[in-house]
Parts: sequence; structure tokens; C-alpha cells
Amino acid sequence: MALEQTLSIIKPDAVGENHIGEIVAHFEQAGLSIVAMKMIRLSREQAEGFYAEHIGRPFFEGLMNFMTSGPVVVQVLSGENAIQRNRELMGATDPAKAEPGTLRARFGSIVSANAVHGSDSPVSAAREIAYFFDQDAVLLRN
Ligand code: RTP
Ligand code: MG
Repeated sequence: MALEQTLSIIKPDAVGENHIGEIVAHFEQAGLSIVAMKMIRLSREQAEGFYAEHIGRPFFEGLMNFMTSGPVVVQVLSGENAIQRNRELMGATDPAKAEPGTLRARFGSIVSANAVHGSDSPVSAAREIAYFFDQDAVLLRN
């Protein structure tokens, strides 16, 4: 088991529907700790840089419009196997295919409005945490 940090985003749909508290509680009750957190509205440039791996995909413009449509909550989660654990808590990208009880099954609606983001690998987690937070803004705790 490895103590890891991962980047989580509560997306504009879930923020707009007042689900911040339930989503944060879900992480904490699952044993993940929040070690950095902020609410921001992404600019187009920030959203493009964050999702740069998807530039050119057919869904990219829709993803940009969605991610800049309202405020998001960006947070760093810490815990044992936090990267994979967060992906399990989120459920499948398409909420219709997400396991019952997962965040996307509970709070997502369609693939383009799926409530949460989570880093998909250690390399992504390191890049994504550094994209939003200075190193000294991330608490050194588990
Ligand atoms: P995320 O990065 O947001 O955590 O989502 P993910 O890893 O589960 O999925 P990814 O492949 O990274 O896709 C990023 C976001 O793009 C939208 N998407 N739409 N076929 C489609 O229409 C499609 N595929 C991806 C989703 O909103 C997804 O969260
Ligand atoms: Mg992804």
C-alpha cells in the first residue's frame, strides 16, 4: 500500500446542484483526507491546459464549454492508494455505466456532465496537483 495524493475536481454540474458537501463527505467517509481545496472558475486557457491530452477529440469543445460554465472545487485528496481509490469512488466516466453508489452514479447525469474528475495515474496526479496548487499549499498530512 502506498500513501498517495490525487487531484479531484467537483465539476460545475455538481457545484451548481449543491452537492459539494455530500461529495466531500463521501471522500472523508471513505478514508481520504482533503489536504488542499479551493473554489475557482476555470478560464478557457486553464481548462485547455488541464485537459490538454484530449485536444482534438470530438468531445473537446463540449468539455471546454462545460468545465468553464460555472465554478468548480479543486482539491487534493490524500490516503492509501488515493489515486485508484478516488477513481473507484467516482465510478465509470459515463454515469449510466457507473456502479450504484459511486459519485458519478449519484450526482452525474450524462458522460459530458459527470460531476467529478480524478487523476488517472501517478504521473497525472503529480502534474494536475502542481497545475493548481503551490507545493506549500498542500498540507503535509495523510
Ligand atoms: P475525467 O478526466 O474528467 O476524470 O474523466 P475520465 O478520466 O473518466 O475520462 P476522460 O477519458 O479523461 O475524459 C475526460 C472527460 O471528457 C468527457 N468525455 N466525453 N465520448 C464522450 O463523449 C466523452 N469521452 C470523454 C467526459 O466528461 C470525461 O469526464
Ligand atoms: Mg481523465
